Amino acid sequence: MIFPTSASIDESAAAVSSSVVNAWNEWDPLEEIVVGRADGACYDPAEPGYRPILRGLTQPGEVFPTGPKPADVIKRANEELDGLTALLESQGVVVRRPDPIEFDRSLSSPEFTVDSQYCSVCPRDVLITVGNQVIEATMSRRARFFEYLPYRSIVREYWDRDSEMIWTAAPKPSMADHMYRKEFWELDVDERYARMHDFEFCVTQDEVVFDAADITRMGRDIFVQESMTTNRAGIRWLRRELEPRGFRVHAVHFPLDLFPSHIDCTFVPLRPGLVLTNPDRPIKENEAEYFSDHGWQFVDAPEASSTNDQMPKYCQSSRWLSMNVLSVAPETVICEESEKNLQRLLEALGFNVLVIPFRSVYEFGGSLHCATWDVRRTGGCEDYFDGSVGIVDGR
Ligand code: ABU
Repeated sequence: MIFPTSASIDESAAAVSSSVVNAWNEWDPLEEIVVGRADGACYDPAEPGYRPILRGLTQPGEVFPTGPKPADVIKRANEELDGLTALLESQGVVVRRPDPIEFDRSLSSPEFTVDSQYCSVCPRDVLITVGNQVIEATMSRRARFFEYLPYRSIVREYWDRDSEMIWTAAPKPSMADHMYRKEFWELDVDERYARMHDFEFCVTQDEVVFDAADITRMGRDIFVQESMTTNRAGIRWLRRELEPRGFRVHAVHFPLDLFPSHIDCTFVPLRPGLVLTNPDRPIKENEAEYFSDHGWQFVDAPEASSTNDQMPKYCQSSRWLSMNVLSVAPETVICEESEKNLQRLLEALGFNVLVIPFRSVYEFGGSLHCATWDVRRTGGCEDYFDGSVGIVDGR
């Protein structure tokens, strides 16, 4: 197959071209994006769906902090988020920012209480644009239940301005105790390896659960990772929502990732026919075939600039934030400043690489892709997989 000349699917409802909300893949020329904000951020509270960890050297008895993050930590992250905003604007991209909310407020629902919420640094986890549709994810953690709120005024404005925009909020789960498998946190490494092909993590299958960052878009094909933050019911919901609109929704699995959460440090499409892959987390063999059968290539990300232990002490993400790049166009990618190996690889692959410091944002859960939500990219819906019937996830 020759990329990127595959035909648009003009016969499908998915071919609607919307004036304000329009993004069909991860690489088309970027026109408008939301960049997160660190104001009011709190440490991730422990809850049934989450156990925060400390990295690197710790003092005896040291525990993970709770409540609001210190002002200087927030200031440094905001400086980098503002730097990303300035870089994107210099590339002609319209940048929007979330509204501040009080994340230090506790939550109490009929089913749960949680002492504080989290932050609005990572819109990618909460929202996704699929063509002319914005989908608000269910979310998987109690502290993130209301994380759509900082973006609601922006979404509402898009809905007012664009009569073709579809605004969909996925069903909110109860986040009651039965939604979680508490025993997940107690398994030892051997047990995790023994069970890795079961793909059973800390959420049960009782309710529809997904974080938007477990989804990646490649035109008509949408790939969703089964993970700690997305269950099979969540993938079924996405399939039923999107397939009538002309999409193919595929479940994908990375068996060696024993704590999977969000696909964008594992499987990152860079342009038609090319995916940046994580050497520690290969995709399941039969799922890889869908790509190779259609002429796609995988290129492994090089070693990251730091080990997991060298990541910021309160960072809950792995060193593979290195590959959490943001595409501004099919030939232009933004990469974190210290990730020199990846920059070299991308340049060798023919990309124009823009570089920016972003490590102060890492402890808020993400890098450049996580900290953004692309709303509009030039271009329409293409079929990069030649009209295939797609992977059947078999689950
Ligand atoms: N939020 C993305 C984290 C993924 C990872 O730690 O690999």
